[in-house]
Amino acid sequence: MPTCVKLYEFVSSIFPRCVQHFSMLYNNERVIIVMIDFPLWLRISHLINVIFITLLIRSGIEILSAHPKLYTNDKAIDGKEWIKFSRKKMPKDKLWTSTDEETKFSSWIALPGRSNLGLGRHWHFFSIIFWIGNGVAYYILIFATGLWRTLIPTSFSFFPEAFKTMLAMASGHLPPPGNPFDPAQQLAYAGVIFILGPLMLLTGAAMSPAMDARFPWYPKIFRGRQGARSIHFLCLIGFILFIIMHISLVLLDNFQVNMANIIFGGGVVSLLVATILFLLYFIVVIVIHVWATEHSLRRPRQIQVGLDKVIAPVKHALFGGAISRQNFKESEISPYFRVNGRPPETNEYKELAKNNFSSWKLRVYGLVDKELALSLDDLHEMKKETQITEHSCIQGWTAIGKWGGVPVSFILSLCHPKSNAKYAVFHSLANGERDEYGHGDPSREFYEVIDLELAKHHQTILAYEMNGKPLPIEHGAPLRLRVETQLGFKMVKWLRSIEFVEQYKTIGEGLGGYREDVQHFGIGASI
Ligand SMILES: Nc1nc2c(c(=O)[nH]1)N[C@H]1C(S)=C(S)[C@@H](COP(=O)(O)O)O[C@H]1N2
Ligand SMILES: [Mo]
Repeated sequence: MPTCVKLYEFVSSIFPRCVQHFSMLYNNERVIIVMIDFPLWLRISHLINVIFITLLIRSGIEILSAHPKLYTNDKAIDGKEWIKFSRKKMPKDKLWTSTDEETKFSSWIALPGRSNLGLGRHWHFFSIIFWIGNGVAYYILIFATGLWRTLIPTSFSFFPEAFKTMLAMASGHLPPPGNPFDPAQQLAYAGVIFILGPLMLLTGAAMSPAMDARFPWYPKIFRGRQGARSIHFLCLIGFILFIIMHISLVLLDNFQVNMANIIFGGGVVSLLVATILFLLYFIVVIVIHVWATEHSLRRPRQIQVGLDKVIAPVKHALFGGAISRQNFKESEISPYFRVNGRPPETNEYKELAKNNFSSWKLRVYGLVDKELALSLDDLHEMKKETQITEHSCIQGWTAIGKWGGVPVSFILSLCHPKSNAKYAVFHSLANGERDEYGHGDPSREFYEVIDLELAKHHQTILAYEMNGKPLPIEHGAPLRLRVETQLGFKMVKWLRSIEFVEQYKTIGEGLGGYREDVQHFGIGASI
């Protein structure tokens, strides 16, 4: 007996009311008739889905605001985007950075709104965990109960029928009353559940720098991280259109029956009751959204730390062990590499830059057997690693560059971290900066922490060269960090020193870096 039939029999013995299906002869053909009472699990799963998909949509829009441009390839050149959600134009004659490209969306459409990438991402990743969990349970149950027959076309006549229904709908005729599974709707449901949803997940994963570094072939399926971003966006539009259509049909086609189905699993209710039920359903969802938005804007740290308790372990389990295997071709190097973070304007830095950093030294200290002070010449004489890799900024842009410098592992072999040293702290000569929306703190030093495991990866390097030339000022001269499985913000530019510590709770605000402390970015920059 096929497994699905066994499963079906098993589940219908537990939930006998779930689905009734029987077969009969119709025009000499055996057809299967499925009758449903919307079971309780389906109604609960539907509500959970509504909650998380709406959180995902709003937080996704927030993420888009950090780089409101979409491209068809990973060169991600300003002006070559196929769509743009901001009127800003970047100046031709002076240095602009990707922070200048950010826009802000209202809290009515974005979660939390007002240009808050860090928290938008927290909500997005928090929601995705529950959305996937709910989705998996849903898949298992629809197959176990036989409900899938209401969603997946089982005969060829289905497609012309769906087309007929769509034509009828287009000319203003509603589908036959009482059947939420006429071919056209069935096709839409199947498309959303089996194509759009999974495609969202696959393109979402293709935006993870750790995933792309470990499996460089993977994002190529979608024409790179930017292609994946664009498809992810188009799926979002697909979801929004589906939701509009779905709600319209619920309202227009047998509203009373639909509400009874959605809430009680079957039957008919009065128009008044149906209206109240509909409002209640939406009030539950709206209350959650209002709470999430308000709380994020008022107590951002609480949301950041609270949601990270759930997100960080999942991220770590999925991507923590990834080791970069990137090795792009020279011909793939991006013609233009964006800048994020402006060079320090301090006298200290200007002095250093004036004589080509000949008086600059990288200090290595903390929990080490041997402290170091290394000049640029010292670094040039050490073991050199060259790599062509893709940079993924948290805001959304990408660029491929060739980096040359000393592996951090080589520095470790010189300074010998003590056995209790767990993290390396990279301190910058630069401070943070405030953007036009008031985010950022120019009074704090820019620093980022990585753990020693990551520091030992062979593509974790201290780069003094970019694209075969000395590292330019705006990209971090004299020295910057490259960690290829992480988002760009971890790669501290204008390095001052490396400190080895056992824990980082006492550094800055204690969250593991300037951008985590100040901009609420998440722990573990692997996605
Ligand atoms: N000191 C310092 N380092 C920094 C930043 C910064 O603002 N200050 N920005 C980070 C971010 S968010 C990114 S994406 C990369 C950008 O590197 P690039 O300017 O060479 O493109 O640098 C990282 N290193
Ligand atoms: Mo970034």
